[in-house]
Amino acid sequence: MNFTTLNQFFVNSASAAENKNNDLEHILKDISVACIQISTAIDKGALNGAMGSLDSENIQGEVQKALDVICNDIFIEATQQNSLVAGMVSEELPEPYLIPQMHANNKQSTQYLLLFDPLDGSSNVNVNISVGTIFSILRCPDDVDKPKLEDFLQPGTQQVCAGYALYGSSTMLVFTTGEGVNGFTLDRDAAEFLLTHPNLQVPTDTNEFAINMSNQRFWQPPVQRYINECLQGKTGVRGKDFNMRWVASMAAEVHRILMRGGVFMYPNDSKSLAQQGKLRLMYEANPMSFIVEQAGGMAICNSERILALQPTGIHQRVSVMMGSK
Ligand code: P6P
Repeated sequence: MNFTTLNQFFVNSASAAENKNNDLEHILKDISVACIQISTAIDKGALNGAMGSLDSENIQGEVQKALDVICNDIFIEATQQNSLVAGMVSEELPEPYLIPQMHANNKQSTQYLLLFDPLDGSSNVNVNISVGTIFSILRCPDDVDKPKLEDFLQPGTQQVCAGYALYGSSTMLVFTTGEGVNGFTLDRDAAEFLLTHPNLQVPTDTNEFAINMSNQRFWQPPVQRYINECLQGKTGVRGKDFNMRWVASMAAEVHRILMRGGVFMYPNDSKSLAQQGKLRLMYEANPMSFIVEQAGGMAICNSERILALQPTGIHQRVSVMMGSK
């Protein structure tokens, strides 16, 4: 079969749209290179000796894996040289990363902000279960070439692009620029991402839910009721049986939902009320919400649309429920 390459996909989309955004495509190409490098690093598993933990913690208070830091550096190195990104936020860095002067943008083209989780679900690497990279692209405010923290605090509706790489049985890159969701599979021999899943749509109905059941006693009553109804299956008000999945990798959960429907839930619970949830708004919930909505699904934080939330911090956590409408 002849598949469309990522570069050809951009050329084809150009012929379709007048207001082609070369800059965004340039950044996406750099991201695709970073994801191939991360995929290669992970693929070696224990052979590359980077499976251990460092004696450092990230801003989230999570023990950093050597691979977390390696993948963070890969992502920054691959995306800072195009002089289109003015600053970055990473799960692995406490403060925003400003692009070094040598890569600074001399022309006055639109500048972008890049937010990412370089290795989401990294604790899965040691047990050979899927992990991902999640990214979000915002516009940098006009006339700002050294973005401050507040310049990143834009609602998810301001995203111009969002996507993830999934390092699973195959490596895939899935992204949206606001005109639908397209999935590409890595041909490792050619080092090319090929269009295998054009115009992904979330099935509107489903019989599958994803939640970490070990937190059940901490959930708020509406979540307790919802999951209990799913567990009652045919014998309860839902009148049908449900299936459950939990991979502990948001990219894998969202990808499964794009492919066959489902609901992914990480509600805030009494165990971590102070944090208002586990997942991070800026580089997990917002990019995944953009993708799920572009694919015809929904994404809410309690009863609010995630994309409409006004961020208060670059590492802010939120309650997340997303998937089939
Ligand atoms: P738990 C990975 O650490 C992550 O941020 C998401 O990718 C994943 O959905 C969730 O946390 C898993 O959390 O509490 O089940 O380990």
